[in-house]
Amino acid sequence: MTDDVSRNERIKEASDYLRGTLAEGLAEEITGAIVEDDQQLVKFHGMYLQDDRDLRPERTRKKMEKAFAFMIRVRVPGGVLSPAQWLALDQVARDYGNHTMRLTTRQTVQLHGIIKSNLKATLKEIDAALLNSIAACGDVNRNVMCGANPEQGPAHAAALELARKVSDHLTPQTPAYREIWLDGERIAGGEDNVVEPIYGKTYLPRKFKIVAAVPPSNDVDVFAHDLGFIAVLDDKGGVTGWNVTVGGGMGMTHGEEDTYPRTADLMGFCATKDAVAIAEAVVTVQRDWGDRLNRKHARLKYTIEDRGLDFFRAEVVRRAKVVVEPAKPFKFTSTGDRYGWSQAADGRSHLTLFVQNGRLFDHASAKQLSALRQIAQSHDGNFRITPNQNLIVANIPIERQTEIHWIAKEAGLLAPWSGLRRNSMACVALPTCGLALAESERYLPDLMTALDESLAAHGLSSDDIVIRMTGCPNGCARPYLAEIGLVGKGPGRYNLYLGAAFDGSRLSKLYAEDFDHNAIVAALDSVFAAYAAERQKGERFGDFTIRTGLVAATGNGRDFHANVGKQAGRAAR
Ligand code: SRM
Ligand code: SF4
Repeated sequence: MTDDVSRNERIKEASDYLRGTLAEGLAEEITGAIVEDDQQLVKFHGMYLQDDRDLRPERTRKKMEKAFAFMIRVRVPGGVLSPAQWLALDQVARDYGNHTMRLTTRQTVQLHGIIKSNLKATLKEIDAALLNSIAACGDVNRNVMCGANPEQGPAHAAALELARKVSDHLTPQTPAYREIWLDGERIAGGEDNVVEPIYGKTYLPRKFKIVAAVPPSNDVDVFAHDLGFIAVLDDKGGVTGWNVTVGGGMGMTHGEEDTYPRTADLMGFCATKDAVAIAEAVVTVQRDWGDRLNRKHARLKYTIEDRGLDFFRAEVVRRAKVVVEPAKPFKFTSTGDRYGWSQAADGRSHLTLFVQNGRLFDHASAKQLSALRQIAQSHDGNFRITPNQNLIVANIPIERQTEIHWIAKEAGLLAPWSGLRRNSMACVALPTCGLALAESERYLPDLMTALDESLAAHGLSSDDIVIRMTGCPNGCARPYLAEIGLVGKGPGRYNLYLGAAFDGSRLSKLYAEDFDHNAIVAALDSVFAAYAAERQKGERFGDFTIRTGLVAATGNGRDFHANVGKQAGRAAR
């Protein structure tokens, strides 16, 4: 390895396949933290060292160590959990975590607030439920998502099967996870050539994300991911193969225009039997071609921008040794969830619940964790986490429907009337996220209450409008694909983005910078007024903001930062 590689590359290479000094650090009782290099490695095991940022000022004043605790992100390919698995996660959240379960934008569960001395016990219980957290974070393929729409029976089954196969194929092989967290024996010798046949010693240059979408639902936001498979359906709803997308991503840095969100390109069509080979080839091309010098330029989206799609496709085909045909037609209609009851093919039903920003807990007026525990204790179907931070109780027999409906209603888990709230997502941000510049999960509900008043005044209460907020520009709630995107700039201040497509196919554009609560509400109130008065029949909010010149349309890649401020009605700062 040369002198030029990033610090993370050195840490990976020296880590002995992700071991580092994690085992020693766990035993160190004097601190609730682990050393800096291990903080990078522990991500590959699905964990982040965090501290409660609300408590920082007081603890600094008292010269105390930060209030350290770990977040564990469980790997749940396709977001499907059995009731027993649900109950196990609920139990660890209460025994070791902060008494909340956090459903994420990638169909997983995060458990926050686990102190170092409880990590092994927590991971052993997760393991006993046949789950793990390996590769939920880190420079590897992360949780593989698939469409959650309960009505898409055979196609959902095909997408789930693909998600699980790809996930299994690309899971790191290192025994480090079992050794460190589950007291597994170390098997000595001969590891170098066999441990990680796909990744090698230094894994990938950066995180990598894969999804499988089933049109017409684009609930997975396929264009936001490094690699996507879009089901091509036959007349009976069966899957004939997959359109393949590459090079999507959301993350950027404020003020650095060579970082940008990007919607993925359509690379072609492949047969189902070839999809895993394609996934491996895309991953290995990125392993070999991705930028290992600059982590801000290390995602696949930049590799494709720099090398070109044709060049990239040719290399993938060469490595996978499969045929990639021209892409087939497909049509998405939305990125949201289908709330409420829907019928399964066998007479059972599914109930899609609304979980505000994915956070489940028992609060005074609604005991959500308890309600879901009650459902899980006698449920013989399963649970599906959606890519919109919601939850589906799937395959409910007819005799339990009324009871489950009332439990969910009582716990405030049925979808609200507000079209804006039904289509909302916020990232975690404060107090746990170390990168947050502003509130998100704790603030968006209040902002939406104010916006709901404005929408009601303009007769738009039940209109589906997609709104997403993040506490920084990293894009964890995919805000640049929302019709209204709010991205934290500093405490109480946000950049406002408009103009994304309702079906997730077009990015938004910066409309206003550094807005506080009142400025956001005032700016959106005038846009809502104009939308109510001037929209064309069936015209979506995002499309309207472009047609009327409020923002310019964003094409792809570098175009995200182009033509900002040139639009007619840009809000005044
Ligand atoms: Fe994310 C980092 C939370 C989905 C882009 N993300 C983080 C960290 C781990 C902060 C950190 O590095 O210290 C956040 C932990 C907060 C906390 O306290 O829990 C965090 N990301 C989340 C979750 C929980 C947001 C949520 O509210 O649901 C999502 C967990 C997904 C999962 O289960 O695997 C989550 N993150 C995303 C997505 C959306 C997606 O993948 O569909 C994105 C944008 C897509 C993409 O990757 O391009 C995303 N997260 C990032 C980035 C920017 C990456 C980049 O290319 O620049 C970071 C920062 C980084 O990697 O340096 C980040
Ligand atoms: Fe944290 Fe930023 Fe991701 Fe929000 S978008 S969870 S603030 S990294």
